[in-house]
Amino acid sequence: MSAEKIDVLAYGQSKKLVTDGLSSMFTVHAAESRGDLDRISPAIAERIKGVAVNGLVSADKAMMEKFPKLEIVSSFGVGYDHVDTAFARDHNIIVTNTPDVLTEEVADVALGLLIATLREFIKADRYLRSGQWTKSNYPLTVGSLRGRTVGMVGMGRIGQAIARRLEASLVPVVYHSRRPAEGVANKHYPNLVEMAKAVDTLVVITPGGAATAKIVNAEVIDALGPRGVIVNLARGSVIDEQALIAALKDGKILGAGLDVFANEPNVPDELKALQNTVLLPHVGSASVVTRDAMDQLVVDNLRHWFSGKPPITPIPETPVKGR
Ligand code: 8YV
Repeated sequence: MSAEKIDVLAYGQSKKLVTDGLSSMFTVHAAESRGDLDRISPAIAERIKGVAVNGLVSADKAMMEKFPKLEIVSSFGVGYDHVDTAFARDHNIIVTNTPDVLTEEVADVALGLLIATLREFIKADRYLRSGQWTKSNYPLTVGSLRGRTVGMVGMGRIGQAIARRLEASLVPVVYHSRRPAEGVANKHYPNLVEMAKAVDTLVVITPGGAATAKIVNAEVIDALGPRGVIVNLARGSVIDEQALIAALKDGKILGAGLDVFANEPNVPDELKALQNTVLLPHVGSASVVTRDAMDQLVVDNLRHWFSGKPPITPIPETPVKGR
C-alpha cells in the first residue's frame, strides 16, 4: 500500500525543474498569480502543507492564511522581502531561501557592472556598432577602477565575495552594516554617511525590506562627491531612486550601475534617458546554471522537510522547532 502523497503548491511562474522535482514526491498544485491562488478550492487549500514560491509573487499574510495546514514556504532567491516572515514565525511556518548557490554568480555580476559603469562598456559598444570608431577613437573614460575605494553597503555572503574580487583587483574595501560582520577584517562604519564621505564608490548588497528602505538617501549620495559611483544588486527599495536620479542628472555623482529598481519591471524614463547609467533587468543570478541550482534548492528544502529531515536552508527568523 503506498502512502498518500502530500499536497504542495507551486506559486508564481512554474518552472519545469521545480514541478518535475516536486511531482515525484508530492501532489503539485500550481498557481501563477494571485488570481489563480484565489481560485484554489477550500478543500484543496486545506490539504496544502508546503509552498514553493518565487520572488514574482508574495507570500504575505493573506496568502499564507489560505492554507491552515501550511508547514513550510520554500522561497526562491536569497532575498525574501516578498515573504511575511513575522506571520510565518507566529504561525510556526518555516521559511527557506536559496543562499550560497548564487553567491559567486552575483558577485561576478557586481564587479562586471561596476567596471561596465566606470569604463562605459555599453556606450562604447554602441559607438562601435554605429560605425563611429571608423571616424575617431572612443573618448577616454573619466571613470576608472584605479584609485577608488569601495564602500560596501552590506557585508553578508555576497558582499564578502564581492570584496574578495575587489581586493584581488587592488581596490581597498570598507563596509557599512548595522553590526560588524563576523570574521571580516575590513573597516566597519556603523554610520553610512560617514562611510560615503570616506569613499567614492558604493556597492549595495544588503537585504531589502523595511529596515533598509531608502538608506541610500540624498545625504549619502551627496557625501560620495562628484567621483561618486553607485552599484546596486540588492533591492531597488534600498536607494531613494528619485534622489539618485536628481544626483545623476545634476552631475553630483559620476554614474550608477543598477540591476534592481524600486518598481520592477518598470524603470523610470528619467533613468533610461541618462547617459551615465548602466541598467540591467535584475539579472544578478540569472544564468542557467545558477538558476537551476536555486530551483533545485527550492525543491530540496521541501523534500527534506517532508522526509522528516530539517530543511537545508531555513532563514534565521523562522527557526525550525520540529513538527
Ligand atoms: C532573483 C534575487 O533574481 O536571490 C535574490 O534575492 O534577487 C535574485 O536572485 C530573484 O529572486 C528573482 O525573483
